[in-house]
Amino acid sequence: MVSRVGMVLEREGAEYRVSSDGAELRAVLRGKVKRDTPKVVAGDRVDLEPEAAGELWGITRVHPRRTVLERRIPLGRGTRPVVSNVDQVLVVTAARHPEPIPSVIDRLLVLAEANDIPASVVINKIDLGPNAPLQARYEKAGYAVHPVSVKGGDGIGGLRALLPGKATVVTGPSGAGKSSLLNLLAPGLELRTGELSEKVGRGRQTTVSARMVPLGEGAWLVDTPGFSEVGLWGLEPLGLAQCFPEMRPLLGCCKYADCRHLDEPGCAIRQAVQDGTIDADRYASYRLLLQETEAEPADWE
Ligand SMILES: Nc1nc2c(ncn2[C@@H]2O[C@H](COP(=O)(O)OP(=O)(O)OP(=O)(O)O)[C@@H](O)[C@H]2O)c(=O)[nH]1
Ligand SMILES: [Mg+2]
Ligand SMILES: [Zn+2]
Repeated sequence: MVSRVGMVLEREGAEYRVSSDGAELRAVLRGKVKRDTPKVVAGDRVDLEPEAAGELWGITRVHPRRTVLERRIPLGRGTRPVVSNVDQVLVVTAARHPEPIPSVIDRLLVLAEANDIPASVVINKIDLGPNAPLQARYEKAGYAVHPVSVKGGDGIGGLRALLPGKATVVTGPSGAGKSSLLNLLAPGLELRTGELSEKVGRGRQTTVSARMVPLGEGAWLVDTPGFSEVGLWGLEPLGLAQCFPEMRPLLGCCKYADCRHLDEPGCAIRQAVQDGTIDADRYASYRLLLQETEAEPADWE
């Protein structure tokens, strides 16, 4: 007997906040679901049954996940889900203040691509002046770019138009204006802004918990504080070029099938960089991230 269906908003220890028919319920895992790994995460659609006693509900089944944002665990131990059924990722950067670091943005875009989640770039703080080179960099790579000012309101209407009916992850480097943007899009959220967030050492254990924030009418913002800490290790090095949209059409054109596009002869990617069809700086990011996929932090978990 399935009493109702819901969507997991957030995990709180052994309990889950679940949205169901406009109500918010508290639930615990029951039966087979309890023994299963991977465990239930925010964004999961679940079947619920009333518990025999008290106000808790039991989660008896997880529906198949449309998409899942995973973090990878080194030493071939696989992946752990962070949030499921995400429809898109917005990578937010400032036009300036702080000065954008393209390799950081590239890394976040690769994470989205590696999880098969469509991504676009938001360039915030254009009230401080445009950043045409940054915009051109990502448009040339094939991304939709949205120049906005959370402060002045420019471009925000266009951003809102991307949200209906979707679950959207907002991510980006510190100081870009993510919390300011989330507060604007989801009034009542009241995230703190303007402070330097705690830097988390790459090798340290990071809790990556996600939360679904309702925007109404089937739109959700996904708050994943740890998304930018999600590691690339374990991403198949040969699959990295697949995560650069501008490289995808050329894959298979290199002389060697297992070309890593570094110094191999007859490399179509390096040729495209020389010809200027692929941005040299994006290619530099590719080389940097390739190293990251091949290195594994020793003391992670
Ligand atoms: N000039 C200008 N400043 C902005 C804009 N949006 C945000 N800011 C300011 O930029 C600073 C950082 O904004 P936050 O929203 O805290 O940035 P964040 O991306 O959440 O940063 P972390 O939480 O550290 O990751 C704050 O002082 C904001 O007031 C904007 O559109 N224009
Ligand atoms: Mg913030
Ligand atoms: Zn190649």
